[in-house]
Amino acid sequence: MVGYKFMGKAHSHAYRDLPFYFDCDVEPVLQAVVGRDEEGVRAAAEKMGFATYETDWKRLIERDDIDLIDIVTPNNTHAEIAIAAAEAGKHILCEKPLALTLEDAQRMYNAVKKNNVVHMICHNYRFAPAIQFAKKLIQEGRLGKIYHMRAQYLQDWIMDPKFPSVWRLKKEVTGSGALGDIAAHSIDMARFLVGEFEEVTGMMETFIKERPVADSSGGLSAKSDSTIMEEVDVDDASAFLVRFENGAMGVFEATRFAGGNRNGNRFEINGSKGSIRWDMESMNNLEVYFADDESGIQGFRNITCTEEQHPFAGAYWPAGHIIGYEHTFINLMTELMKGVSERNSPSPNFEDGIRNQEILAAIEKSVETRGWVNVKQMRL
Ligand code: 4PW
Repeated sequence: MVGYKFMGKAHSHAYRDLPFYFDCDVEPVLQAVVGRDEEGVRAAAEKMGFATYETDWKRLIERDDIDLIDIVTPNNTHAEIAIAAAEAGKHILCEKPLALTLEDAQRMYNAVKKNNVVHMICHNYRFAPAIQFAKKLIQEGRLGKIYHMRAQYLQDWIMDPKFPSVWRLKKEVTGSGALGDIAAHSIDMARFLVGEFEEVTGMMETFIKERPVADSSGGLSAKSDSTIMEEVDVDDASAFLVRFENGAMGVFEATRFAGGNRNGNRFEINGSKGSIRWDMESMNNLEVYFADDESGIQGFRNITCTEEQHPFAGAYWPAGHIIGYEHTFINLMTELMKGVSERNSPSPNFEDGIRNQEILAAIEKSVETRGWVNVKQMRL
């Protein structure tokens, strides 16, 4: 694994717990973790249970005891590491968004295809059992023809103007702000549940134009005493409209300025026969409405997705004993292990990463041109 902070913790925990709940033909072995700061990476290796550590990711590429490389570093490093890993025949799991630009994402995809390695991108939220169950309902036609998806990804961790200029706020490191960091998850959810995007039109805003320089690269709870200010060159908030290829309409909002919403990743989908609603902060629940319910008792019902019929849920606890955020990563990595043993790349993979990146690029172009942008025209 390259990197060991927030996502490093989520990923290594998932690899460790996966064999406890799931029987896979291949099992993850935490062989080496990489970080530039030797003291930090040594401590991380010990805490997370890696056998060894390295201070240069290139060493991982050279080592023949490494079969899979997991990239949990900031976005500007994904392309170089993934391409080198693919060239060395290593399977890859990469954090989202795939790259800073569509061009880099395409180079990464070309490399994994050429070298025939298994690849996935870490859109973990679609692995909540409630989401997998929602997909099943939609595929079975239980919602009928889909008309609407309205999705919001609402956070508030940078509302304080004194919050420092951490890496997630620097274009050259992260690519974009709320758009690539959190709208990318809603885009993945929409592609998974509703279908491909045809065209988009969007708007982006940066409310706080400069911030104190960060003491370190910084996480979601960083602090800084610096009085030196730095320009913020990514979006604090983005919103966009979508026309899906199947005719559905989408209304999307992603912001880090929705006070009181810590990780409000939620959506509603309406079809001709029914509707569903989901909110990450109560991720086990799927609200479902069926139009053919008897009149008088119609309305949204709340299904707690912990039964055996709910994908992945049966592997954990008896019905009603809920699971949490970290389990979406375990579920995703179970698919990754299956992919490695069967030599295929489960979705979401680098192809999904490119489709996602095309949509992100189309939204940015529409903001620039103040109009609608056809997503396929972005394809390289
Ligand atoms: O991927 C996202 C992160 O970059 C996460 O799902 C949530 O928002 C938590 O941290 C950020």
